[in-house]
Amino acid sequence: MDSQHCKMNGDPFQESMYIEESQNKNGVISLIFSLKEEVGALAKVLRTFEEKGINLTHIESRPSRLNKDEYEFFINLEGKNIPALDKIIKSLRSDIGATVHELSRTKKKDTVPWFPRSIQELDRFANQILSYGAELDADHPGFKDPVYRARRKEFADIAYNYRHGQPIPRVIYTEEEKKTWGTVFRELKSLYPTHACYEHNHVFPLLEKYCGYQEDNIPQLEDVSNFLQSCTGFRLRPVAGLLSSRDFLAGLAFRVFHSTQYIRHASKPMYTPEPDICHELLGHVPLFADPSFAQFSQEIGLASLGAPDDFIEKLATVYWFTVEFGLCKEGDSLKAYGAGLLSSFGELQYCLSSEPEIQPLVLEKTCVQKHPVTEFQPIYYVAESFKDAKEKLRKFAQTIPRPFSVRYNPYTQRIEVLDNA
Ligand code: HBI
Ligand code: NLE
Ligand code: FE
Repeated sequence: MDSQHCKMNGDPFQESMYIEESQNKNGVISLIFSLKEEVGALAKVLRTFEEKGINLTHIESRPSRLNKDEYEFFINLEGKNIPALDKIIKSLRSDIGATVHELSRTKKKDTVPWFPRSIQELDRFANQILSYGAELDADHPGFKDPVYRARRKEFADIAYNYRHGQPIPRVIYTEEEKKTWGTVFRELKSLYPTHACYEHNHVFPLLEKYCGYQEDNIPQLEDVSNFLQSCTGFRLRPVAGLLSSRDFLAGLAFRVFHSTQYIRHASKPMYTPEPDICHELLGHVPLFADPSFAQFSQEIGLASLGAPDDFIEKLATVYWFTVEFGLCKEGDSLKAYGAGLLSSFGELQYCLSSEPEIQPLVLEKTCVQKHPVTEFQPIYYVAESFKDAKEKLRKFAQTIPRPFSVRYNPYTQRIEVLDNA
């Protein structure tokens, strides 16, 4: 881009078109659903919208003409959190047996999806999570464990109430939780010297020295976040559950990593499909302390801002096969740098065995690779180095159909938008 032809929109007093558009471009969505006449049926449905932070702007009811014992409800809602809405519609249909008709989604084409422009705006994601705290799927190992579910809710509430700039609340972990951590820590630590990449092994002793990484202690997010800030400016913020790919990647643009604080269920220490504190602290944190890796991660985040949905999906897949499940070359051997590998002593052994397929990292191919999310990966991609991965990512990011480019100003902690028009 020619610098003489771009207009700087970084001035906080000059609200750019992208922010203004976001106030009204999200569109109104209209739905009709029907419910069997029953005390509390509507309240139950409304609660699900409330829990996902979706604002209803209009509601009307009428007796159903088709089914005498049913009522139909017509609602308008703000179409801001589409992934959560899709989930609600699905659960209305399957769990409540409601008939749902989507009348319209008036989302305008060719507008730029909203994205945070300042680090404080990440607070908006707190109520946009895809599943909250104690809501576990039926196949989760903690599904039938009321104590575990209650605990998950406590963690979710901490994250839900967290605001940028506050210290991350410290947690007193139970003996059982510490025991789970101890098992994971001990097993992984014995594998790292042979299986983890150089950068991970370089940082790990510093975490033991400065952040309380020990077999009998679960480190506190606040201490780890401060340590990371002193290394690369990366920081942690607690998150109540899974974020959409768009929101999760946007955090990385600000060098903010959304981190869970709960621990996996005691019955399955070797592997869990969900992120948990073991995954964040043992898998992600050591690499965010490495300058080159930190920059690579931030650039995935920057590439995601305001990108169209199909591109977000590709970036999320790139993230998956690098940050989450990446292998890298070290001389003649392969090592793991992906956090999902470095936090699972089952998969860490498996990924360097002869079982899985290994391919060189070619983003155009990697970005469309289908992959399972609840079992070991059948295929891994190998990066030459973080520098090489970053250069590939920059080229890839240039293919985003975006009428502007972005850069992060670390002094103001704001995204500056360079208009290409
Ligand atoms: N949300 N809280 C949270 N943690 C993650 O690790 C995470 C997420 N949302 C999406 C995601 N990871 C990735 O799988 C990609 O979609 C970016
Ligand atoms: N499978 C990983 C583990 O057991 O630690 C977590 C992966 C989260 C994406
Ligand atoms: Fe992860």
